[in-house]
Parts: sequence; C-alpha cells; structure tokens
Amino acid sequence: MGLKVFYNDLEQGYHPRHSFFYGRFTPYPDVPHRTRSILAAIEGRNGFEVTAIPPLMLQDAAGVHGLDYLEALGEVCGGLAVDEEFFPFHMAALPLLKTSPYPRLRVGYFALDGSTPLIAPSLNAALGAAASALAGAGALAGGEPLAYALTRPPGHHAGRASYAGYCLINHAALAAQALSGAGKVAVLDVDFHHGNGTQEIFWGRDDVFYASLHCRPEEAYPYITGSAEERGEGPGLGANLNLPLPGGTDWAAYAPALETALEAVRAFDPATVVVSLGLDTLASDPIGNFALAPEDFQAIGRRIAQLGRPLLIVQEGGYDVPSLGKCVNRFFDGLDAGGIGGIGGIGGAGGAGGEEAG
Ligand code: Q9C
Ligand code: ZN
Repeated sequence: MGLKVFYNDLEQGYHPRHSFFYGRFTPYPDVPHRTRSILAAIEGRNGFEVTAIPPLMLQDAAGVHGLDYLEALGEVCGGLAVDEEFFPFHMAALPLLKTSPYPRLRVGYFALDGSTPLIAPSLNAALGAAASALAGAGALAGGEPLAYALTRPPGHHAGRASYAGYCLINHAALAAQALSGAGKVAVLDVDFHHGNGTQEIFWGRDDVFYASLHCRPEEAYPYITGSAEERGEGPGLGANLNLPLPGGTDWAAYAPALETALEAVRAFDPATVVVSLGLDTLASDPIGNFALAPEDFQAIGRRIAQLGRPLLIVQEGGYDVPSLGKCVNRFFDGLDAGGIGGIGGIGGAGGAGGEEAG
C-alpha cells in the first residue's frame, strides 16, 4: 500500500529552546530533528510519496479556532526578534486581557500554561502543519484509504482559543472538522497525554467522536482534563471517551483499553477515522512514563486498520528522537498487516483481517 505523506518544512526553522515548568526553564523537547528522523526512517517504505504543502492562511484555520485567537498569536509572533522567546506574564481568561490594546498582554488570555513559548516562526510553523493535516483530509475525501500528516508542532492540546503543551493549532481537529462534512468522524488519540484541545472542540457534538488513551490526570500533563467522567455535553454526551491509565502502563495493560476504545469507535460507525499518533507512550520517552515497546506500535496499527475505515494519521508527540522512526515504521507495518490497503476509501467495503508478523 502506497504511503501518502503530507508535510510542510517551515517547522525546520521553528526551534524554541525552553519550556517553563514550575519555576524552571527546561530544554524544549519538540525539536526539528523529530520530523527529520521520522522522514528518514519511512522514505524507503513501499509506495512512499511525500507531498509538500504550502501553509494555510489564517482564515483557513478558523474552522476550529477563533480568528481573534489566531490574530493574537500572529501579532505577537510578528513583533518578536530573532531568538526571542516570549512567555506571557498574565495567563488567564480575564476579559480585561482579551480587550487589552497590547498584543503581549492580550495573548495571555489565550495561554493555558507556560509550556509553550512564542517565537517568531511559531504561527507559520503551526499553519504549515495544519495545511498538511487538511491536505491529508482532502486525500481521504478524494478516495485514498490512508494518509499521514507529518505535523510539527503537534496539535491536540490546542483548544478553540487556547495554546498549550507545545500546540498552537489543533491539526487533527481541523482535519476532523473538514471530514465531518462527508459523514461522522472518530478521532482516536493514542498520545501519552490527554488531548484536552480536541476534547474541548468537539465536546458538544454528536457527529465527531473523541476517544483517548492517556496517562491519568492525577499524575500527568495536562492534569486538568482526561478523567473518565468527561463524556461530552448536550448532543455530544456520550461522544467523548477518556480511558485514563496509570504511569508504568505496558502492553498487557494498554491492549484491553485500546480494545475498549476501538469497540466504541466501531459502535459509533464513523465514515473516517483520524488518529492522533503520539509516540510518547514509548518506554524510553523522556517525558512520558508508559512502557510500550516499538513492536507494540505494530499491534496498535494492526488493530486500528481492522476498523476498516479510511485513516488519516496525524503526528502528535513523541520525544525519544532516535526511536521515533522505528515506532512509526512499526505502526505502518501494523496498518499494512491489518489490511488498510483493501478498503477502497470513503464509502468502501469493510476492512480485511490480518496478523502482525512477530
Ligand atoms: N515534566 C505533547 O506531547 N510539559 N505535548 C510537561 C513534564 C508539557 C506534551 C512537563 C507536555 C506537553 C503534544
Ligand atoms: Zn504527548
């Protein structure tokens, strides 16, 4: 099965140096080498084809984000010096901040935490990644059974009007929103962290299902969301499924939770599935503390392919750079083994079964 990759390389010039965590600056783990390492590992795959996508215009991201939010980011980024990292001082949803005439005060209204500095290329890098995700959604709409949006920065912590957790624009949500015009969409989030942004964006909707496996909020970022009690609201009640897991979770504990998520996705019966593919569940990840092995991503991929639905894979986190390529390759091996090639795009027949090798 050919692997269609969508990618924008503006992010190669996007390299924040610091995160801020409880009074300390720590090295920023979302580094440009992440995507280079993944691309190098997958370029030898059968039918590999990478399409370079131009960045979105601001308005094109307004499907899931407030324009005032995007403009506030743009105003600050546009005024930053080369190598300047900006952390807002006030970070709170205070009305007085939102209407401040000073961009560097105003943007604090939209910041959830101190993990993510703004630098001059921040917004453009995020718009480039968002464009890749939308192009991937377009490929599915055009009948492709599989597309991979290699997005950096990641997206699932970004809400309608908030940036957080290394994320500024929610690429998976933007793609799901675009795909939802052609039928129900399920977003399956396997990043180590809870996708608070994606959950928020689709919280009240019954046409986009959000399911997430992640480390429980009692012990992992973003701390304030991700509990099993969060199930959506109004028409969206029941279309949000959180499966929080304890630190140390290995494949034996992960597999049954994944099965629960997949059963719920099957019951929802989506036309397409967007996978928020985080690789920070890997045992060696420097931020996450799950205990998955690279081979486990093959099992994850195989099970996801067996949903028998067109798949858009959107890259989220994963910070053990030397291992990322191997994990992505194992994941796509799993999709191949699970029969993603045989399903024939939107409206196609159900998927075939298959066993992973090893
Ligand atoms: N010492 C993604 O994986 N910082 N974001 C946690 C832990 C925030 C991760 C600090 C982690 C955000 C997309
Ligand atoms: Zn993560």
